Amino acid sequence: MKTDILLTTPIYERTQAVLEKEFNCHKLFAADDRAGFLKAVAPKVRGIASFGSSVDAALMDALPKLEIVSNFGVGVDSIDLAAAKKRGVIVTNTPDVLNDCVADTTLALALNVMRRFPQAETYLRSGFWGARGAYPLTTSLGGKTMGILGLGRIGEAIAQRAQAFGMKIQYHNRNKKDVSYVYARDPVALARASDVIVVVTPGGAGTRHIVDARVLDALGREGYLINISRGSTVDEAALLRYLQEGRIAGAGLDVFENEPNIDPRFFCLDNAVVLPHVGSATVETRTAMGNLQIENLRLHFAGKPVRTRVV
Ligand code: 8YV
Repeated sequence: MKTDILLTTPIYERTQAVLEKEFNCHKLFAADDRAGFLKAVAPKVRGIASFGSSVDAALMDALPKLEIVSNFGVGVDSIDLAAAKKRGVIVTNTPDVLNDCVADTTLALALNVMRRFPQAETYLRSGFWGARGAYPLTTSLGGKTMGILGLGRIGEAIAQRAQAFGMKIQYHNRNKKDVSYVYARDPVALARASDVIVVVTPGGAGTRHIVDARVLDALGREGYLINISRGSTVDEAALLRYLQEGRIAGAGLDVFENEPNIDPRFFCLDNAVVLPHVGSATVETRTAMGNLQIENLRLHFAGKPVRTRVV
């Protein structure tokens, strides 16, 4: 007999196809009457497969048989971990398999915002090269300092790449780590010491607006901000003001406060490179993330310990 699980949103199609083969999947996202749907499936649902969507205490309360929430993604800021812990519900995520991909995206953002490659391509496509001459000079990465805010496993993969580009590394974490990179005591000190800061912290209440006007001031007119973490980590109103007024040099952003309907002021900024949350979005990485999400569900329902437990 197949186990009943709830899908809160559509998942990567290859992953969802496997889930639908192995489990009785109830699609909450397709239900017109959410409360009625939950009431009908509540007696059987033992697991949730989520994809960055909200899993709050009310949803857990509506599912008294719930044993596990298996998230597709490393970030679990959309899941109420305290509520899960209180109810004895296991939460899993998909760490490590996306480190390289997200680190690649980070360096691409740094290259694009500092070297202005997207703008240079638009220049060429507009016919300006022949008409106006060479594209204006830009800024090198080599020799600059990259400040990593949140040096975890993804941060390490970013640091390795940045060093290969000739950059120096500093970092800030709540606790100093046993690494050779220079430690900055707080985000302001990190920004002051860096030409580029990269936000890699987890999202959630603890890191909300960790990059605020004070950090942007410390970064300064020549400094660049890269955010591949969560939109919530940056005070977006302040960031927009600083970009519009040229009080920082530029920003490379993969995440926003209100995804996917981001603040339209970002569309008109020439000093921002903006991506639609594609940090881990390759076939290879998404397949690996999906496989880990599935494996955690399989293991749990086979009575075995899961592989990547968060709580
Ligand atoms: C996913 C991510 O795109 O892993 C994460 O936390 O941000 C991305 O890899 C995201 O989980 C989808 O919501």
